[in-house]
Parts: sequence; structure tokens; C-alpha cells
Amino acid sequence: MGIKNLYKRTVLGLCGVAAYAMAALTMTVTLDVSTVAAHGERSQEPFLRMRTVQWYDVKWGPEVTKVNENAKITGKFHLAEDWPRAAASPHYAFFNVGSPSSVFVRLSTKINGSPTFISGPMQIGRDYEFEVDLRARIPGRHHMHAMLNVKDAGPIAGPGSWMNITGSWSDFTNPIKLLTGETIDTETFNFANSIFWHGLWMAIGIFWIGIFVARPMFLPRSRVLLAYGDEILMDPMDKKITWVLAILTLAIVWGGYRYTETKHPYTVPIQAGETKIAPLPVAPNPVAITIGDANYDVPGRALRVTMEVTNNGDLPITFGEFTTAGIRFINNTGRKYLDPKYPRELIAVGLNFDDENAIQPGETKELRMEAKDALWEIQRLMALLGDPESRFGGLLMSWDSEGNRHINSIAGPVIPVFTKL
Ligand SMILES: [Cu+2]
Repeated sequence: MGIKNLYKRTVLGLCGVAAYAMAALTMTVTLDVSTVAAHGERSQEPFLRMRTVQWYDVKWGPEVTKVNENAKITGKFHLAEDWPRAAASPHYAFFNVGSPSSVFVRLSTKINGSPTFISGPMQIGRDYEFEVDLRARIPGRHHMHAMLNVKDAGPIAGPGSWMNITGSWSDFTNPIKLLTGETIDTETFNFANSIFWHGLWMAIGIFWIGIFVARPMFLPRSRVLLAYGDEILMDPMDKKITWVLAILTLAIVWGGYRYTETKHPYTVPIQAGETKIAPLPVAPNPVAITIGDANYDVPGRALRVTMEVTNNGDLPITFGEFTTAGIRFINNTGRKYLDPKYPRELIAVGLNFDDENAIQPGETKELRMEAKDALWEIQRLMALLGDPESRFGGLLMSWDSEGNRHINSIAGPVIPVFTKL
């Protein structure tokens, strides 16, 4: 096959690739945005869901929001003392919301009351409170999660709940008042401008690659180079085109900046740096728990944990809830304090203790907890038995006789039991 023939084929091939890329791009742009049923949160490693960010008191509301109306996700999380070695520590974390595309626009995020829009360090063993304000954008039924993005560990999603948006997407506006007094709608602001700049740089890029693909393409070029040296590849036209493009690129960049500066004389750079948010103060907790051993009954779908509990307080306490990976195992005590709006599919009633009597002030008791429900399997939490480090983790909540809640983050190794105990 002659070099000429080869050029022809390569150019044809390039046209094919370009056509395919254009088709893919058009598809992406015109494809209708449809909602997904879930995010695959159940396939996230159990050790990440149980022993890193331990979410509690999470609330979503309202259940139905009209386009342009506001909604909120609030809650708290504890960063587990038993944070696994396999996941990077939260030395640098960013609070986020997990949703199927930008169905809501995030208006603000507050951690412990402070506005938070950048990442920052967080402390293991401490608690944080969050509040996210959202504005409904795309109608549908969306599964929404609070989420913490931990640098080098990835996103760690909290429990998810369904939030519905009614109305029409075309009615959505997001007016923002600028510091200069002007009001813009961020949904449509400078849309044509963005398309223009994307188009311009893409065209220059394609032209640049195109020249070297066509004159001649990489492989024949390399073969010619190896066989005959670079003499015959040196085309005076190449140099001219290079100069023109270099000058054009610099001129566009310089001109673009000049134009922007003239049009918008006051600009503020996108803010970077890091947050310095102190964790919530440590609440006095009179309940001390030492984990003995734990096993997971595979046929019975139950986690059983033996523990030594000491009540160092002045009031009797009773256990009511074990929360792990957003799933709330409750007993009769926990049911009294349960948020009725919490997603039903994340509540399990199978929490039992071998001694349900209150633990008296000063008393130390050996207790056996059982958290039994098919949710262990449905939520694929028992995949942890296949991990090289099979440990459980979660928040054990107790209430004293005056209704004060105490939270202990517990953890320990789990041994699977495959036969009936
Ligand atoms: Cu989800």
C-alpha cells in the first residue's frame, strides 16, 4: 500500500471518528434527562457505610416541592473513632448532596451554623451538624442523600429519601443579585457566551489536530521519520500555520480578558482555601460501653453483640436504637423517639436486648444486643463478612428517664455464624 493510499485511508478514518464524536455529542446535548431509581448506594463497601461517617437525625423536607420553591436537608453525623485504615482519614472533606443530576440547585450549606462552600479538615470522633438549602429545578421523584466527599476516600453517602418536585422545568429561574446591584438568572446567564467559547476552542483544537493528522498521520509520519529522517516531513506550510495559530491563540486569550474586564470591571475570583469549622462540643455522656464479641448469624440475619455497659450518670438509662449505614434498628424505647417521616425502608424493628431493664446509676451490666432484620441482606451490609477486616460499626443510642439521649459510637470485629445458635 502506497503512502498516498495510506493517507487517504487515515483521513477517511478520521472523518469517521469525527462523525462518531459529533453524533455522541449531539446525543448528550439532546438526550432527555430522566431520573434514576437509586444511586447504587447499596454497593458501596459496608465498611465505608458503617465505620466512617455515621449519620443521624437526617431530615428531608418538604416531601413535595414545586419548581422554584425551596427545600431542605438537615441532620448530623459522627466521624467514627473506628475509621477504617483502608479509607483515607477526613483530613480534607467537602460536604455535598447526592442526587440524580442537578434536580435541585444548592443555595447554601451550613456546617455547625457556618456557611460552607469549600473543603476543610474534620476531626475523627467528633460530631457535625449540617443544613442544606435547595431550590427545586427538575420535576420528578428523586432520591436525595447528604454526602461527605473525603479526599482520597471518595464520596460517602448518607441515608437517602425520596423528594418530589412538581411543575415544569421550563419555569425554573435562579435569580442572583450581584454585588454590583444587577440581578442575573444563573440558569440562563451568558449561555450563548459559554457555547461560543466552547465552540471556538473546540474548532481551533480540531483544526490543529486535523492538520497533523492529514499531513500525514501519526503512524506514516513516524515510519517516514524512522526510514528517511525529518527532512522530507518539513513543510514550510506547517511553520506558517503554527505561527498563525500561536498568534491567534494568544490574541484570543488577551482579547477575551480585555473584553471581560471592560464588560465586568468588578470581578471576584472563585473562592478557594479551606474551612476552619470547629466540631460540635462533646456532649457529656454517662454511658460507657466496652464491646466484648460480635457475630453475625447468616441464616437468622442478625448481628449479635455482647457488651459491658456502665451507667456513670444519676439517672437510669435504656437503650433504644442502633443506627448503622443510615438503617435504624429500634425497639420500644427507640420507637417513642423515632422521626415518623424517616424513610420506612430504612427502619428495622428487630432490636432486642437480653435484659430490657433500665441500667441504674452506678450499675455495670453485661448485655447482649441483637439487631435482626432482612435489611442486613437487602442493604448488602453483610458483604463485610467477605472483607479482610470484618468489623461492624454504628451508633448505639440510649435515653435516660428524663428523655435525654446519649450516643455511643460502637465497633468491633464480627465473626460469621452459618448455623443456628
Ligand atoms: Cu439514592
